[in-house]
Amino acid sequence: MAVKKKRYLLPIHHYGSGSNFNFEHFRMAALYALYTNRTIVEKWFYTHYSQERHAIGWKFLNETIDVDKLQELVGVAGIDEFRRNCNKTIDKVITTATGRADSEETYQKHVQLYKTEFGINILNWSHVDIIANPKNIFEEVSHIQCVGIYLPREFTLYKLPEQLDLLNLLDLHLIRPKNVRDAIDLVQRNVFHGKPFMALHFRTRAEEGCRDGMPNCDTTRKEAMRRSAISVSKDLRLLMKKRNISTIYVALPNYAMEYTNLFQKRLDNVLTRVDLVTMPTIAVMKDDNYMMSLVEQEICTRAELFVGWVYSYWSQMVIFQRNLSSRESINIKTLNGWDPKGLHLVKRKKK
Ligand SMILES: Nc1nc2c(ncn2[C@@H]2O[C@H](COP(=O)(O)OP(=O)(O)O)[C@@H](O)[C@H]2O)c(=O)[nH]1
Ligand SMILES: [Mg+2]
Repeated sequence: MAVKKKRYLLPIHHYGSGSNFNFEHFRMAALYALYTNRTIVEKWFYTHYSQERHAIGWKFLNETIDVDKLQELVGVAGIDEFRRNCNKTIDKVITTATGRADSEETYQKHVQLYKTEFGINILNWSHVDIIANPKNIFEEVSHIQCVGIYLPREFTLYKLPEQLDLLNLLDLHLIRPKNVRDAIDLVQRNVFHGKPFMALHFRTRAEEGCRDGMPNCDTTRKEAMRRSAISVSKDLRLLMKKRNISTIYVALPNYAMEYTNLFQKRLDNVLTRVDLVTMPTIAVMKDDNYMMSLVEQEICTRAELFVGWVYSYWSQMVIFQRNLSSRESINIKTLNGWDPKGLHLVKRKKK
């Protein structure tokens, strides 16, 4: 009996933003793999520039999500398998018309990256199919074994039939690795004592240029952010009282840990990652922010109420997971005390 050849979908994305941006790309690629009954090829994720210097590098898919869980829904292949079965080559690349002037240049950067880092040959820009309707194109390429999807997140523009149901199903299978989930089970038991808690993602960017004595520190903006944090504390206090929640977990980027003090002065029972690393299973991850970031996202996912950042892929990934169980999430900018004056918050391009 002839065995039907496995058909692959290789996600092509990397440049543009940090790892959560890339998780969103991967999520959409997995959606299309599911939709077209293809095997999704593993994506590696590069650590953010705020990562500790000694731990910079690629992170594998199984360090990021529970691959066994995803496999229950859709076939997942490692890069090695893909290289072997596809002769290190992509036969077709599809993408959407993003309208961005740098598309070709950015694309060629990806071609180079996939060649040098993964040993995969991707077609040049002139051979890429820019599509208007994903449903048709996927039908047209259904006989092609090795297909690449460039900037899959852009496909959010299109609505597949039953897209919401499929995404829901997919998100149920895109969960954190078991070691992270187990560690947070312990945190809930031993640190939160099983009680409900609130969580805040304070993804300030104002201090990004101030870390390690960098020269482009915008002190006016930094001060404005501090003032905003102070006035938002009043809203958080009120929220905690209204919801009868006595503990708040604050997730902060590496370079913004100084906000711990600001919140602790104004709110009761403020916990941060410092309170987690007393647990041995988390202590082993403490100097690897890629892992700590996953740990903190898992905590925020499980909070009774989540206050997310104005524009952040990190917060967005948490919200995708929270939506599965209809847990309430609000945006920090909706709090009365949030004062955007002087913060220069750049709005993300609408996709
Ligand atoms: N541990 C930890 N890391 C964070 C937090 N916020 C941001 N980061 C780090 O900064 C990166 C932010 O980049 P990205 O993933 O693109 O999300 P975005 O910039 O918030 O949209 C994350 O991948 C983390 O490495 C946080 O609250 N806790
Ligand atoms: Mg980013």
